[in-house]
Amino acid sequence: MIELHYVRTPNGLKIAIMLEETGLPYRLVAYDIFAGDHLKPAFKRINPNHKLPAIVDLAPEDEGAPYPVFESGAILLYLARKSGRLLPADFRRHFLALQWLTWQVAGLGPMLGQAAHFVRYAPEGQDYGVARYTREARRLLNVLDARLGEAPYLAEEYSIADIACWPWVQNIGNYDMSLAEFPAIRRWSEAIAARPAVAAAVGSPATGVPTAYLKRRMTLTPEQWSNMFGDNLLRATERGGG
Ligand SMILES: N[C@@H](CCC(=O)N[C@@H](CS)C(=O)NCC(=O)O)C(=O)O
Repeated sequence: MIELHYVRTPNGLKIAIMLEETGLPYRLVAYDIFAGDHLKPAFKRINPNHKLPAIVDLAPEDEGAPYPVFESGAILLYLARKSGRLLPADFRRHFLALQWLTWQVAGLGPMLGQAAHFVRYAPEGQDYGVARYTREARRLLNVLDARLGEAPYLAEEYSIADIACWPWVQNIGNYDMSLAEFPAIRRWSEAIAARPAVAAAVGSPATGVPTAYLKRRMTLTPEQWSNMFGDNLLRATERGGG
């Protein structure tokens, strides 16, 4: 049994999809990050970085104590190893999957995440931040579109690299881009959306229903802002905090 510590954002949805794809049994622990659930001391023991998603494997392969894993890329690798699925064994495909997975967690996710911050949460009129991160997001989508123009999936076959990228391209409309501009991404995105496991994760009220975090424009209370971006989040990581 896997405990999935979850909020419905692109990073969370990756793991819900992976669990549905592999059929590993899981139970969901839902977090409200506006309310600061992720800043609580109990969660620090699961993820010292206080971010979601995270998992706890209650039956790890060494048969030892429950094993916590944080960082969505590491979680996908962990679940691929546990299930023996969705990380190609073939030498070239294996390293293609690792390259595109790393590209997503180090590039596409952070850049779209910063675009989301400036579009959604920053005071109106932060034109530099919006322009900087939406331009970089568009550049990365060009790279993704080019790759998917030459291969059906990022590592030739469907893998954790596709699962990592797919949720991030679903709401690019918030940044005034459209899949119509990226025909290879659109073809790939539709093929993945048609997979029963993806439909199950997206269609489930528990893991799939878009939350306030995905709206185009948000207004937070000072406490919510502090939990997400401010002193409350910072204090959780200080010595003795969180
Ligand atoms: N690199 C991390 C990113 C995790 C992340 O930024 N999670 C967001 C939700 S998608 C979060 O926990 N935000 C709460 C906060 O920053 O206060 C991963 O891939 O797991």
